[in-house]
Amino acid sequence: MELLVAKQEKRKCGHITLLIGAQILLTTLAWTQTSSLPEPPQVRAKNHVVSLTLHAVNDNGRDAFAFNGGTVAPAIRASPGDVLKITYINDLPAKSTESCAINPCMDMTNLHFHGLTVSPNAPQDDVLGMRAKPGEVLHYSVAIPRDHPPGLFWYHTHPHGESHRQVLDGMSGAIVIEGMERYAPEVGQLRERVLVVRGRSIENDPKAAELLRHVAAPSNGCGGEAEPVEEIFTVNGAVRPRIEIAPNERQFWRIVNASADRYLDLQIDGQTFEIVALDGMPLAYHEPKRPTRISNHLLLAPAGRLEAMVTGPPPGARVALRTLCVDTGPDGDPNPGMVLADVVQPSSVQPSSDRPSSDLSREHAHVVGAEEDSTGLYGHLH
Ligand SMILES: [Cu+2]
Repeated sequence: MELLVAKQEKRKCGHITLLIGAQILLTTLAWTQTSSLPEPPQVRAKNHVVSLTLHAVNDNGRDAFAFNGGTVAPAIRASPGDVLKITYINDLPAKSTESCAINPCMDMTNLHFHGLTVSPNAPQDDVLGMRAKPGEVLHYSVAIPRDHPPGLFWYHTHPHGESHRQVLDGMSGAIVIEGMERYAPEVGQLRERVLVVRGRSIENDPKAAELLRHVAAPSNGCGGEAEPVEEIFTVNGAVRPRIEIAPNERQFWRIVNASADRYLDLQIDGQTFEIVALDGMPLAYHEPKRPTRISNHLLLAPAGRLEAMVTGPPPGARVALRTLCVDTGPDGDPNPGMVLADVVQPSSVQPSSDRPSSDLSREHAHVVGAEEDSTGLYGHLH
């Protein structure tokens, strides 16, 4: 009997410790929790020409695209028959402080238009002959064929020996070829979101442990991988932003896996993807009678794209867009499950952008509470 009491006392104590721990965790988590999904600037065609100037820069130790005074890569929107005219200026420092597959990094750069059916010859999608050293400029003129399928594509740098580092740093952006509504009419009526999912190295980040906790990722891989987790995912450059969607609202999400080398196994808790296109190819292109396919999760390899209609979860549901664990085996890179974004009701329905900190506490009490039942913190966010 005494033993039982002691046990209960101990449990109570543990509970209090846990609560205090929760408070500390909450304080450290609050810093990124408030960001809503950033929307990159969009560049559209004028008279069938999409014209823009991009700079390669080093921004606080990370290589980045600079555009219009910011360091957010624009989403390029074009229609079949348009021409992309891009002036690409290499403003990277002559001496890199980063580490590359082939060291030292030369800070060469160029552009690749991933997935577009365009010419591989200069001044189009030529990643072998077109390269700019620091201080040099490249002039791209990429003709999108008139019969090009609509869908999501992406651009990223592709200099030999340096592209992994540059892409991991975030040198990528979305390309949308318009016209998906010809294959799936409903998407023309829906709010569209372009989600560029990038990897972010946490190898030398002093906040690595905190970031892993924030995205609810384990510090080791989910399978037989030997190494610690070295990367998390960002969505449009943000760590675990909020994506707003009203209950039962339908939206059209266009998601690119712009990580340098990580898999996504995408899932929206309790919801399905109504897939419209994969890797820039509308499903109806080959099967007009079956324009969509429903799936509750989808494996998206590096560079892969998913375009799907999604439906807002019921009121009060605590839902995340997450990637599930992908076991890459003993020689593979750790590719654990983690939260990419919180899927929330719009602030007009449920104030979330100015959500008071007490609400935040409640939200994360769930995260911590899950640890208590020892079924694993990481898979149980709600
Ligand atoms: Cu590529």
